[in-house]
Amino acid sequence: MMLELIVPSMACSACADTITKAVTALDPTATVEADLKTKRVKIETLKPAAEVTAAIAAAGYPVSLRV
Ligand SMILES: [Cu+2]
Repeated sequence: MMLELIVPSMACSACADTITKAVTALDPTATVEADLKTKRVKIETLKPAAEVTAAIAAAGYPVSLRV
């Protein structure tokens, strides 16, 4: 399943790394594509969206919107 999220507090590549690690800790097969300019994060994962957004929020980056 492809998720597209908006993470407003993602400011630099270190943030993107943290988010990527949070997602891959939940689902090692996930692919994460973060766009710092638009604050969008595209995630291809088999995990439910609620689990993925919870993992990102737990890493310190609240998800404002699921597109
Ligand atoms: Cu950062």
